[in-house]
Amino acid sequence: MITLYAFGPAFGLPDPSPFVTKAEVLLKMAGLGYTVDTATGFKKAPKGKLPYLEDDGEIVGDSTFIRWHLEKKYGIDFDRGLDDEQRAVAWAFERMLEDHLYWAVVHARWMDDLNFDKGPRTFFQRVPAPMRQVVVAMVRRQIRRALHGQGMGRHSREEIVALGTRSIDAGADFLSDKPFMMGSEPAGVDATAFAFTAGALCPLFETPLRSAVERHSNLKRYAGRMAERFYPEHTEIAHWAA
Ligand SMILES: N[C@@H](CCC(=O)N[C@@H](CS)C(=O)NCC(=O)O)C(=O)O
Repeated sequence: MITLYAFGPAFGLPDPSPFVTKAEVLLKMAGLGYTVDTATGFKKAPKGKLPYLEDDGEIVGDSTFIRWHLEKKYGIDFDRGLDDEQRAVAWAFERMLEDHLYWAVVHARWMDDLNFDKGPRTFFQRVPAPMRQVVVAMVRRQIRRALHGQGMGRHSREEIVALGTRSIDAGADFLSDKPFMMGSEPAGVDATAFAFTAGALCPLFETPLRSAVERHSNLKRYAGRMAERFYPEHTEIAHWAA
């Protein structure tokens, strides 16, 4: 029995976290049965972050370790058919999106007041009203510190947008006219690439990163193609990708 611990659908996305979406797409690609727990949250998260997964009592934190767990335990190779060079490129793109573009997305959602009010602020609805403002300010401060520690937060907004846009352009150029990142069938990197493309396309957030994705019609079509295959019930992404 596999349980994926997630935030739950928000902003028209299957999950506000691209890492949760990545893990869910990998589970769908693997064809394994699973349930999603959106109630437990961070309380038991082994690394204080989501996603994590429980598989017959075994707890696995971090989307990449979730992938490796599924590959090892169920004999799956999400990159089957790829040679070593393609696997290396796929890994490099995954790292670019997760460890670089992610921070530009966090900056756009959490540091821009309008985006924050429409998006992340809603996460705190369940905090009792008298404490809410303090908790919101505290968490936002933690995110600002994380951005500073990682380094992205030390740049100006324009510089962050330039860096994020360069990564989006690189992804679009590499995708080119292929149906999926590595060719005619989805590979492991598509779980990440889809999560970030859909997240950037989310129309709730006013950000140049969304404009950067929208400038690439191949990326939009890709998001629609992935949504159709892995989230056929999720019409919003298909709509944004149209
Ligand atoms: N490397 C982790 C990253 C997961 C991650 O950053 N999750 C964020 C949401 S997008 C989180 O849970 N943040 C909560 C926190 O830092 O307190 C993975 O691949 O799973």
